Parts: sequence; structure tokens; C-alpha cells
Amino acid sequence: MTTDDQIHLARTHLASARHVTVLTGAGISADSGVPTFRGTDGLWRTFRAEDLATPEAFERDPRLVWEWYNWRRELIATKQPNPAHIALVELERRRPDTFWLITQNVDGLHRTAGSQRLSEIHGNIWKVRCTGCGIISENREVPLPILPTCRLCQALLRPHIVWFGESLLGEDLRRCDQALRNCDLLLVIGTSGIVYPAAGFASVAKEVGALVIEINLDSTPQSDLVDLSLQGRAKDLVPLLL
Ligand code: BJW
Ligand code: ZN
Repeated sequence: MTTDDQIHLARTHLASARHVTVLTGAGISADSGVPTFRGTDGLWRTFRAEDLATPEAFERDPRLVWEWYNWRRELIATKQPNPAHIALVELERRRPDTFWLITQNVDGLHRTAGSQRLSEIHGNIWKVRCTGCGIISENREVPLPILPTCRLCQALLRPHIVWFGESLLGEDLRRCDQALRNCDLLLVIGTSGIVYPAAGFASVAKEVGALVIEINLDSTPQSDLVDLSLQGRAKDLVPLLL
């Protein structure tokens, strides 16, 4: 099948689907200039995840972790949503009651683009959480003073991000499970499909008989499982599906 045929088929499926769920990963924001994690220019090529994205790393050296997040906040602050983010806003607008977007991205670009029916399952880089009283607040200060502390209780603040070995919010997991079990089409965009639990979402959708379409620059561990695998840039392919 040619790419044009695949796109035509994907469009037809999308137009006839009742409940549509979308899962996105770093690849959708790569087209906005936000670095991905894996791959040749990925963050994990230069930085060790276990030194920066685990609760143990933060306990050991909160300054180092905050410096890394400050650098990323500065970088992301200069980035804008791209046509793929915007196409997903349009998809939500067309089917407001039968659409849910699950993102692993912490950059907030889906929300900036206008997506509202959205679970940010790995958190958001523009939110901080108090390690003392647990309060979560939005914080767009760039750079943040290191080390940032809570206004209410003076304890250390941490990024409101899900690190390796930490559980996702139960409420998010329930919402996602519902969106996956109810959907008849799952669109998986720009994720390597390695990090759990999101790496298992395509299997959940397949189990309930949904059609799964993947959009990625490369093949992934999920490519053999999905019904249609479109290879290319998210910013080019996602708008073509509408
Ligand atoms: C393009 C493109 C373009 C590029 N267009 N495409 C079961 C089995 C084994 C292990 C586990 C398991 N369950 C849990 C675990 C442990 C762990 C895990 O999954 N480890 C794996 C690495 C094996 N999971 C967890 O710890 C999770 N917690 C949890 O499950 O709690 C319960 C539990 C704990 C422990 C044991 C068992 C249960 C939490 C995971 C949190 C992940 N957080 C991170 C880092 C946050 C730090 C931060 O951002 O500040 O979130 S990891 C990092 O990876 C980040 C991402 O959201 C996540 C996914 O990455 P993503 O989005 O897929 O990006 P890439 O870079 O990997 O891929 C980009 C893709 O885009 C590529 O495919 C490109 O080809 C493509 N692409 N340009 C289209 N223009
Ligand atoms: Zn506090």
C-alpha cells in the first residue's frame, strides 16, 4: 500500500469512528523543537535518567535535578505548538463528547494549542509540587530560583512530573482506562512505546476490538500489533487525517 493509500484509509477510519482516543509522546513535540528522550538527539543520550528522573536522584541531589529542569523549562518556554498539536484540537472540536487525548509529554504544548479533553499522565513541567504539604501549583517562572521552596510551608518544591518508579495518578489511570476501553479508534503518535504503563495502551485498545493507527518516524515495538503504521513526521501526517 502506498503512503497515500494508507492516509486515505486512516482518514476513512477516523471519519467513521465513534469514540476516538489519542496517545502522544515526545515525537509530536519534536516538530516544535522539543528534544525527545531516545534516538540520536534524545535527552537520554546526554543525560542519565537514573541521575535526573527518579525520586532517588532528587533525594540525593535536588540541585542537580532542578538545574536540569530549569534548562528544560527555558528551552520549552521558547517553543510553540505545531500543526500536529493544532490538528488534535480540531479533532476534539469536531467530536467533543467522544474524544480523549492522553499525552506522556510534560511540555504543556497540547494545552497551549487548546486541547481540553486531555490527561497529562507524566505530569507537567510548568507545575510544581510541595514535598512537605503536597500542594500543586502552576509556576511559569524561568529560571526558577534554586532551590525553590513552598510559600505555605517552606519545604522543598519538586517538579510535578512522574519519575521512573513512581506511580501515575490513580485518577489519570482510571480516565485513560475508560478512554481506551470505550474507543473504537486509537491513534498513537510519536512515542517509542517503551515506557509503561503507556506502552501497554495499544494492547488494551486492541483487546476491546479498537482499530489502532500509529504515526511515527520509525517503526516501534508496537508497529506489528497496530492495524496501520504511518511513517513520517507528526506535523505532516496528523493534519492530513482530518
Ligand atoms: C517522531 C518524530 C516526529 C521523533 N514525528 N514521530 C512494566 C515492564 C517493565 C518496566 C515497567 C513496567 N511498568 C513500570 C515499569 C517501570 C518504568 C518503565 O516503563 N520502564 C521502561 C523503560 C521499561 N515505568 C515507570 O516507572 C512508570 N511508573 C509506573 O509504572 O509505576 C508503577 C511501577 C513502578 C515500578 C515498577 C513497576 C510498576 C513511570 C514512568 C514515568 C516516565 N517518565 C518519563 C520521564 C519524565 C522526566 C521528564 O520528562 O522530565 O517520561 S520517561 C520519558 O519517557 C518521559 C516520556 O514521557 C516517556 C516516553 O517517551 P516517549 O514519549 O515515547 O519519547 P521517546 O523519546 O522514547 O520516543 C519518541 C518517539 O517519537 C520515537 O519513536 C521517534 O521515532 C518518534 N519521533 N520525531 C513523529 N517528528
Ligand atoms: Zn508546602
